[in-house]
Amino acid sequence: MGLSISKLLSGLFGKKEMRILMVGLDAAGKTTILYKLKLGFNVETVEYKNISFTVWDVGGQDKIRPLWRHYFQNTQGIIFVVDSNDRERIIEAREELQRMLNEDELKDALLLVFANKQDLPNAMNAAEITDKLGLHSLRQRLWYIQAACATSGDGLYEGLEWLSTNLRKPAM
Ligand code: G3D
Repeated sequence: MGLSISKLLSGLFGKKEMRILMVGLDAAGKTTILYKLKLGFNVETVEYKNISFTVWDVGGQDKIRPLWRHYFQNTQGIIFVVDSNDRERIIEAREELQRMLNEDELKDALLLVFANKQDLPNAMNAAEITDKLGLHSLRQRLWYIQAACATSGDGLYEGLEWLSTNLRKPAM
């Protein structure tokens, strides 16, 4: 389609300052998503125009966990990336997600889940990921799940579009 996601991103998010966290277990596909968005990725925070994406692995890093809080302030959106093919770690992913959502400073942040790696034949679909992550039991949280394939880019734009549309709405 020759569609430039970067251009769309700036169109979608406009001129407003945005702070978005992209998190997930290691190997979920976060780096691939950033490259697909042509943002590159060699530092933990990527600035793209007015949008700052902060990316890190969650899980098994209890020592540095307190440092994360620094990034939580003023975060409007959380992108949680899941390897839909990794059945062994989906419970761990759920625990890490719930742990983040419990952070007071993230209480107003929107949650976009990328059910990534949908191209793999044994991948759990978005409904199954929704169930395994317990998304339906979230209270006071605007969330959305998008099936995605970071390697082809499928679903990335749709997810970001949801985020931008809902970020523009005034907080309730
Ligand atoms: P991370 O940044 O969350 O740790 P990466 O994850 O982006 O480094 O991705 C981990 C591995 O998963 C990479 O493979 C990457 O190519 C692969 N991957 C990411 N997204 C998809 C996807 O949608 N489908 C498939 N099939 N693979 C994906 P390598 O082999 O480089 O480790």
